[in-house]
Amino acid sequence: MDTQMIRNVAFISHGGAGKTSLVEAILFNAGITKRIGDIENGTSVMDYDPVEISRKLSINLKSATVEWNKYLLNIIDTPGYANFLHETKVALSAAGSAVVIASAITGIKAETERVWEYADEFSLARLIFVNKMDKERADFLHALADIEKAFKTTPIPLYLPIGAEDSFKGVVDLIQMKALIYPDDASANYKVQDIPSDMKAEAERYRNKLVEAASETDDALIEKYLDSGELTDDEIKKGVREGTITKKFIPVLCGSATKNIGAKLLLESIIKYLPSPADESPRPATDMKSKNQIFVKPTDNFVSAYVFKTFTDPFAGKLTLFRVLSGSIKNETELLNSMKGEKERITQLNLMQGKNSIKVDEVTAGQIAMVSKLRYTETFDTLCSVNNPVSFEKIILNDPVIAFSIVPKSKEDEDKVSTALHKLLEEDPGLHIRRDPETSELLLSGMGQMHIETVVEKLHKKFNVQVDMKAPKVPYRETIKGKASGQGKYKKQSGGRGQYGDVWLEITPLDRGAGFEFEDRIVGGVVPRNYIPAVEKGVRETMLEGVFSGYPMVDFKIALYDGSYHSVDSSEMAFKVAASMAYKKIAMDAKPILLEPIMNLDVFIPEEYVGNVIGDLNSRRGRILNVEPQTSGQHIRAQAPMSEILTYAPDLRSMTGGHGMFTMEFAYYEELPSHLTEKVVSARNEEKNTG
Ligand SMILES: Nc1nc2c(ncn2[C@@H]2O[C@H](COP(=O)(O)OP(=O)(O)OP(=O)(O)O)[C@@H](O)[C@H]2O)c(=O)[nH]1
Ligand SMILES: [Mg+2]
Repeated sequence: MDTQMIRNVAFISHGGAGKTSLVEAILFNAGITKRIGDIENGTSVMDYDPVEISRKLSINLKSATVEWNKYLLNIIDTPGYANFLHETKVALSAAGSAVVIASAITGIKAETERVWEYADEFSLARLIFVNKMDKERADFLHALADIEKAFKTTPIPLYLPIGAEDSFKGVVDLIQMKALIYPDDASANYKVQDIPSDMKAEAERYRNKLVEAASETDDALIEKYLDSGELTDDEIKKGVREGTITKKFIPVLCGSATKNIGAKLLLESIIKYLPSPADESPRPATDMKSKNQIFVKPTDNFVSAYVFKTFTDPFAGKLTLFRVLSGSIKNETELLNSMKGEKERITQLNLMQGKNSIKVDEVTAGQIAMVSKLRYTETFDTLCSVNNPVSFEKIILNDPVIAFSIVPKSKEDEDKVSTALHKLLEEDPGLHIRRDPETSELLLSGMGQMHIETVVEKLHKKFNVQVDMKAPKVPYRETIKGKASGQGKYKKQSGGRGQYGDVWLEITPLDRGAGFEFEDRIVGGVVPRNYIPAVEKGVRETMLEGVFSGYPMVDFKIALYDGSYHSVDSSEMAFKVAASMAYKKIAMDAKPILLEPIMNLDVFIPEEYVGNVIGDLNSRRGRILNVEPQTSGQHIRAQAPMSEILTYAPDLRSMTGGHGMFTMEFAYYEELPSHLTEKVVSARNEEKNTG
């Protein structure tokens, strides 16, 4: 496959703008499907996962390989809802360009801005498609203004819509200067007609903008344009391609995915204007032999491929999706996984088309392909020639923002949950799982409540494992505010050998975050050297369950300053017990208090919700640090106690009609206000008694 004939493009936007529907329309236009897959009735070939079907949204990235006029397009469909944007970032790391879908009704939402920033991170050229022109309240010029405001770029329409809402029936092609009028049957067999007279002036105006923008990409074109005021169609196309690839401007198309208006024009524009892998900058990698940084080009003579997605199917096993960056891969060849240091045999290569795939014998530089049953390979690994090991950088994803405790419904579910979860973790790099050593809860963390909910649903629908999700327990800590000292003496005289340990300890508070310190102040051997580690161990073991609340104690120092021993009866065990006794007594005397985790919050919301969101944060004992205008909307930086924002995601969603998003991370521990302490302590005691 000639690299110049390949396009790898990710479709990105906020949730529900119509990315998947557009891919479905393109698959239909390219003759791959017989009917346009429909999200609403679950016939989408892209959103095929049972949970995607039930929720009517995309969760996993998926690729669709489309052949069109000898060109090979790999469209990567991505999720748009805030909880799944890590997946979209991964998709962009593999793509060579992006189509940003704007909505003719809502324009650009916060999530679209976020994914736009991701596209910036990977320096991707892009086109914008204004979708849903057929829907009530569709307004192309409004969307155009929104694009300009949000992205601080002058959008250059290539087409103008003819009509809107119910009367949307086609587009004006601003290069040909013709009207393309579509039939009602979604066949996309448009008729080329003259531009309606009431649109002529507007079409002229936008054409001039287009020709001017195209001319500015090249000195010869500028000169010609200044002289004659015109360019040929081919010169305009050349200028648009140049301007798009160099990101001087962003061309805009419009249409309706569900009515199949404009989708084929989008397909053609992707080919005409977006870069091929040969146009992309070489990709940084590490040469594993020399450890030097190198830049991989499609023309390099070794094989290298970037794995960007793993699908786990309970029946079909594991499917690995990758992009070939250089060289070519044939069936039955052996490659090296340079990250794992393991060889993998490529048995059968496939081109993915949503839920379907096409078997192929070979894939070459620039292509996206899929292979099954790799043994060691995980998402973000590099596959390469055995004798030329290279590795591509892993991309950095945000840390999960929320954790839920996963509780199996039955014993049988408990046996299966861990295996099933690990499979889903392989599929989704935004998920983390751990067992809390304190509470022994199985904690699943992700990018939001909805993210975790979809995992619970996948466990049920795909792996037949039923679990409940519960808000995790807040990891409170105990510490002391005062100083105290006292004795612990453990003495036992029974038949044979007795037990004797005697220590005097002093407890003092330390700074927040200091943890625990132990000081040995024994002089003259009143506690023999060899028993001192046992004294420290006695405290360390006991502090895991604080005396006051049962939560681990932190940020304090214990000094051992006196004691006594018995030459026969003393033992490490006896000193450990004595230390534990002393510690329990003095900790209670040293004004124990509780600490609660405080989280840093970054909330992104449209202007009109700022008052409500700040008011709500205040009522959650939050502190607003800063409110900063964004390209669209506001960015609130705040801090709030973890206990108050365990269910922030759905609350923010309902406060902002779905327009808000946030990220959150642990900041520090702070004293829990005394009026809340009693409640936390008694809840903890109850838990211990029942559990
Ligand atoms: N009227 C109209 N509805 C559309 C159009 N495009 C998509 N829809 C509908 O909008 C809804 C969302 O479409 P999707 O294609 O799932 O949107 P998406 O961008 O893939 O959404 P996510 O995958 O969740 O990010 C579905 O009900 C579609 O049928 C359009 O052009 N016109
Ligand atoms: Mg989708």
